[in-house]
Amino acid sequence: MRAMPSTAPDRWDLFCRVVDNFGDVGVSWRLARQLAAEHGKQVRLWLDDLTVLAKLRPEVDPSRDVQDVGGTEVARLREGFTPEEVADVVVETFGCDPPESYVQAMAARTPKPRWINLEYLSAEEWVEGSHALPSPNPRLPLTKHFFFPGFTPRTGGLLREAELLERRDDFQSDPGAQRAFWTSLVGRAPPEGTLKVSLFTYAGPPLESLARACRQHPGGPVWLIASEGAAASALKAFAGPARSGPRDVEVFPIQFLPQDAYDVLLWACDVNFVRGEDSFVRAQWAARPFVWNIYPTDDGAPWVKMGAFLARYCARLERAHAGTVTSLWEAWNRRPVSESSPREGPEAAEAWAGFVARRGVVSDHARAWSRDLASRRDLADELVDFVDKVL
Ligand code: TRH
Repeated sequence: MRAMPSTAPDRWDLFCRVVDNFGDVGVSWRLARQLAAEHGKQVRLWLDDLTVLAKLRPEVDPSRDVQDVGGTEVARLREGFTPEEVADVVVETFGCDPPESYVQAMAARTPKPRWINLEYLSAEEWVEGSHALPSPNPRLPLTKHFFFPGFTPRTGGLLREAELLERRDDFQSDPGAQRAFWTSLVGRAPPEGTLKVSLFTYAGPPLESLARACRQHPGGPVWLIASEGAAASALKAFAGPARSGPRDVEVFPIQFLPQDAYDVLLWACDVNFVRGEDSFVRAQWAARPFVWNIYPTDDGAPWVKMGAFLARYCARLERAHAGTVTSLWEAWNRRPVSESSPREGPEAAEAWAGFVARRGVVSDHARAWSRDLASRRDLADELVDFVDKVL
């Protein structure tokens, strides 16, 4: 634990409203827990849908309005609630706007609380210019500051708990721990040389094509670990051992895991298909090759976000290897070849073959990328400093 301040710990209120899926809560919970556990802050996470947090943290009781979860207070966010007191630091995640009654109380507080808007993660260039910018409130004597996660020193960095990478390295260098993990997850450990692939996706990607493609490539067995939801339902037909090609492919539909156990799954697999924001970052900390399924929107924004990240991620990869990574990502997200013709399955199978053939190089790159990211301070550290020193 970092040096504890002498005075009473700062009180932080974090606000999170669930738009859809798990990421908003996944990110908010991680930040709340880290501020409490590693920075000694008194943290309260206000959440409008506790059932989502209970999926990630089974110890959470969604029926309770206020509860302590591992040293972090979790409170149900209701409209029009009258806050007993306003925190020293207020963080709204992803522009979720604290309730008006709370904002009014912030304006009436002396000294004014520091107000942060934790933004969505993007690798796009403009993020550096927007990070830490102030936004005076048009109605009230309050100023909000934008805090952008990111991949470069001129951003707020990425969430990374202390000892996360140490725990990862311990697990990845301990065959016994890995066998125990697999046995607890699917009842047995994978045979030597098995290619273990995790799948956490939205409904779009060519999952069946991937499963079929796995059967075609000569080599050892393939285990496809399909997370509850789109991946598991799409591969239901493939579930169980199947041998209709040179390669044994086994599909394991799995339950939604507690958040920390999901990290271990990413560490245990050889290739991880992830999505959204939080699993995207966790896959990078797992230091294994990964494929990103971007949250689909019709405005083409996903391609810009993916392109911006790939430009950074592949910058130090030889052109041929960068091409392999890019082809698989674009095929997986069915990036249209042209407006009228979206990419179809065959491309994914081909791109997967190229990716697997270059797995050695791509794995080394994933480890180097993770090491590079880890050389920077983590987001919670940057945020506490920003609040203490800048504001
Ligand atoms: O669930 P997501 O699709 O969430 C996304 C992001 O929030 C994105 O920013 C937002 O635009 C979009 O929703 C609307 O994917 P993400 O971000 O990877 O969050 C998933 C969380 O679920 C993450 O914290 C990991 C966790 N998880 C588990 O705890 N157990 C599991 O078994 C799995 C598969 C995931």
